[in-house]
Amino acid sequence: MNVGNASGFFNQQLSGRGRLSRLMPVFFISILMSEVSTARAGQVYSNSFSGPIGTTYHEWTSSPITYVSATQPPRHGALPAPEVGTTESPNHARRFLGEFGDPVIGKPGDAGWNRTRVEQTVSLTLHDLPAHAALKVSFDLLILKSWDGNSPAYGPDRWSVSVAGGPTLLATTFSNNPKVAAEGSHQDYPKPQSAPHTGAVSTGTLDYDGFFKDSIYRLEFIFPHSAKELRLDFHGSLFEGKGPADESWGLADVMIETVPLPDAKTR
Ligand SMILES: [Ca+2]
Ligand SMILES: [Ca+2]
Repeated sequence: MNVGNASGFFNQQLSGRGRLSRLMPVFFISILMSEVSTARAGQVYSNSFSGPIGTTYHEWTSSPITYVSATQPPRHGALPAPEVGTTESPNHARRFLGEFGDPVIGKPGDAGWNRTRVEQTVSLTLHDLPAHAALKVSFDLLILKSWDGNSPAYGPDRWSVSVAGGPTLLATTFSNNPKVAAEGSHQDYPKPQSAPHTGAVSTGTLDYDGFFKDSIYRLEFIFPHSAKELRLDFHGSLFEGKGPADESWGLADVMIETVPLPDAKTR
């Protein structure tokens, strides 16, 4: 059993069940047995982030946030690495890890206001994985508010996920900006110059913004991997710097499974 899994998954689950166990011990046991029976073979990590808002997990960390403005000369700097914890959508429909990607840099009237690239990497680190030849990672990516895709004026707004010391699984742009004719806000997922929201499993279900809305992508990757330690780097590179009320991202329902090598491929 993976150490990161044990503390991340089961602590998170038990924190919610502790209340249940005091109230309904029989019900608690039945839930536990049900989840044991439905756990997938090969699963080494799973987190639904459904615990109390603000819950943190030792296996999830953030880089410092760096920024560079598009002014000449560019203004640049870094903010300390923020704590990575859970939050909830405005309509309470979804709890997830976030929001990431776009702290407020400067204020209206500053040089570089609205023209600043902001970078943040959120990492999942697991130790003591069982013997394996390949891994499958699956998760929901939440693209929130006014992401601009390939817009020359307000983007590009980029997102990627990579294996430390290994392959980049996805490097693309996302857009919630429907003004494609005026602002060139296509996205490169799932293929170059796609319409905003293409491939999303849902759009506008979280009540973040009436115009730009929000979109959720269910992503899954299989890659060769045999080391006992895994670090996945989820990276946002957003252009604007107006703060999380403008554009941000989050992660939900993250699962890691061991899979046979013959099935391994990067897609
Ligand atoms: Ca925007
Ligand atoms: Ca942008």
